[in-house]
Amino acid sequence: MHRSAAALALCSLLAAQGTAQPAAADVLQADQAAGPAAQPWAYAGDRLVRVTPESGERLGRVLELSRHVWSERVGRGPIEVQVSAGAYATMQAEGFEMQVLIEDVQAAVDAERARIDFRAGLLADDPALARGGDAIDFSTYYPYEDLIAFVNQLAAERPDLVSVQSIGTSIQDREIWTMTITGPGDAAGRPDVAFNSLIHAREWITGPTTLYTAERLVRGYGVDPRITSLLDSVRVHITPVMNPDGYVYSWNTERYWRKNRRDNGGGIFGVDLNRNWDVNFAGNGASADPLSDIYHGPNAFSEPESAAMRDFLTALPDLRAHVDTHSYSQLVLHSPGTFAQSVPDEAELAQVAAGITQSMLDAFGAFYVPQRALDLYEAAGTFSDWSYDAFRALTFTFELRPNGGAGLNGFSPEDFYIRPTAEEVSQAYLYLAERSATPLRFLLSPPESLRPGEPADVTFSLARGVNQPSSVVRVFARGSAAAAFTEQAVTPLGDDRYTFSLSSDACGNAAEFYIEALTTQGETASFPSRGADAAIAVPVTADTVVFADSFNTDQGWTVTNDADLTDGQWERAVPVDEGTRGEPFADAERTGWAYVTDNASGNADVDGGATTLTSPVIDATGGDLGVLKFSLWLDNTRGGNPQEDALRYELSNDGGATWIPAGQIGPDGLLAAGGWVEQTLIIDTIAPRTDTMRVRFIAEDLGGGSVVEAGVDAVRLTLTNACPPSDCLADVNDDGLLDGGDFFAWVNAFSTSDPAADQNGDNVIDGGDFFAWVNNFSLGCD
Ligand code: 0X9
Ligand code: ZN
Repeated sequence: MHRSAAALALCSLLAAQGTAQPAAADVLQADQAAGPAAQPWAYAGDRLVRVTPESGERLGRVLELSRHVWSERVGRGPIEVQVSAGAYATMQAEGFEMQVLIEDVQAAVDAERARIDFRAGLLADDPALARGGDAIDFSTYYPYEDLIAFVNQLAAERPDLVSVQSIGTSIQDREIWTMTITGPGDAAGRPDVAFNSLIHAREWITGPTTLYTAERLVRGYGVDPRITSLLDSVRVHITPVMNPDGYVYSWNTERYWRKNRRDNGGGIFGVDLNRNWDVNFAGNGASADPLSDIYHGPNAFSEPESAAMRDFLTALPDLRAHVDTHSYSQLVLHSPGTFAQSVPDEAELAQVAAGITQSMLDAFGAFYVPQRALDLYEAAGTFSDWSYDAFRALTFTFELRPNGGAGLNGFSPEDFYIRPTAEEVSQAYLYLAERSATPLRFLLSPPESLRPGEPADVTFSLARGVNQPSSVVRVFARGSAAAAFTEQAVTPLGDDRYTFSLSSDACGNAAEFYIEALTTQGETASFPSRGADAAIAVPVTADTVVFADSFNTDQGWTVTNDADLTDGQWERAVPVDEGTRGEPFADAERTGWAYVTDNASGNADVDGGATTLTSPVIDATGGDLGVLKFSLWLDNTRGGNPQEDALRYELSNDGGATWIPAGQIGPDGLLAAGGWVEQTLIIDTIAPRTDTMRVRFIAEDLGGGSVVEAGVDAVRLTLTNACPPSDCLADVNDDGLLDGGDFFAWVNAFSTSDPAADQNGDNVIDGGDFFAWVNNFSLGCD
């Protein structure tokens, strides 16, 4: 009670006073100004400080003196505010104790822009490398036009999955583009889920996050059974830039602009689009002062951006989930957002919020805290409180990375945060979409391929969906598309985990399976959701994987260093979740381990010379071709002499006595700008294969000192074999292999007078066929 009263008091104070922006009004007109490089707005001398006002009155004073409030929480306890040099001096004089989080805000903005320009330069130098010509990638931030170009690109790529529409226009007449993504076919009965980002202009990391999810859905359909299944049962609506004018303004003019660009008169601009909704409009935690960063506007839906979203969502037939995506603080917030709001489903929202944060934790171990929005602070008229009220759906406000720690730059997280953030948040969106649209969740990683006649165990989990799982779980499989599905024996492993044996037919076929489970509501849920019509196919090949290393164990690699190497030798490690100097923030396969050039945080790259990682001896004989694959990471874009050093790889077929250069990534171009890159080598094109093959990876810092961060992961050698022709007589069981099984198959065929027993082709099944089979067997097939 005490806490509630305090929050109320402080928030109404905030509402009354607003967050003043000294010296702001005179520079606020340059909306359409300038190209991307120009930042006419300067924050020279500004600091970001954390201060803990001792009273409501003192808090009011801080807000009055601040240019922008950065923190989520405004109330009792510490708040983070951006202050000018003058305001800082005043606050010092008035006895505020301040912890400086960013010493020079303008320098942080300039550094961010320099990184963006550097990346843009790399892309311009080599457009073909820009993720195969994509309009954006996830290694840097992009202007509005590029984000929208990517939307259109995805739509053009898969018009069968994506439709793009403008749901309305902004104050300055920019379109608010929305993509609807769903599987082909009749989508009429499918429920809707909606995700949006960039409602607040300065929260740049949110845009790539929704777009990464869009990419994952569009490019994963038909490839990843989880995505296929989801899109066959739901319609996903993604609005990447809900506040286009604000985003453009924060890109071109004032980096930490939050609101839209409504002209409030008197040189004052902007309504907070997250206070403009018809839920307790103009209540606590919203301001009536047009100068305030939380100005609610003259009335609910006064703004075309919020009105467009309202109309779009209201027209959807069956909205089950919605996320309004913000940054920063790593929070998953659910209604109620004010004391005035009643939320009958609060317990369910809290439970789903917990599930969402767990799904994010599973991606990279980043903590997001599930929380009732009200417990953060009261905010009246927010989007996700409105969408809860309007649809009684699973609605949330996400706050993405960073977590608010000192030096993490709040709204300007460095570019290496984009990909991990996008990946973990896409997990959350998928979790929520599955949770709200399919009655049960099926989690499994089917095998990539099978060997002829060698069954493989497939293990899967059944996670709770809207309904409780029941014990009735069935698996149907067949050996090839020509056969009929038959039910398989399923063994429960406990904890909602199950396993079954997937049998493998002849080489060249594909085994297929799907899973069914009965919910306690009596519904049958299938995975993939179209069941037999979209069964998971696992190809049967005669290829053999003779070496595979994820580096989760020590398989005998050796590290040798140049005499002049001073730091950064290869080390088998679980990468630290930082990436601050361009090093990998996670291994390539997400199984945990990789080889990296030093794994300490801070200054930990290759310095002075070369460090070489050499594989154990591998027997690469046999098969038609030897295909060696591995994932590499090289970032040499930071520090004094960027783009000078390569990551090279060499092969030896004499146990390491002599080495043949086989390729490299870098020294320049995007492949040397961070991110895992899979390389494929056909050994036969480089050197004759022997039973003493080795591969080695050389990371080096030559010439001028530079930051060189490298990684190696997922090394595997496959010997390919074409499937033998199916008319191979001795292969009686037709499994693509000549082995003892064919003898028993012949005996069986003989005793059942199956034509396959006729090995000498005389159309008579008799004793002569046995000797003919032995003869055919010894001749072999190819
Ligand atoms: O205040 C907001 O609009 C959101 N935070 S942000 O810093 N991204 O602007 C959060 C609103 C969450 N709702 C409540 N706290 N009631
Ligand atoms: Zn926000």
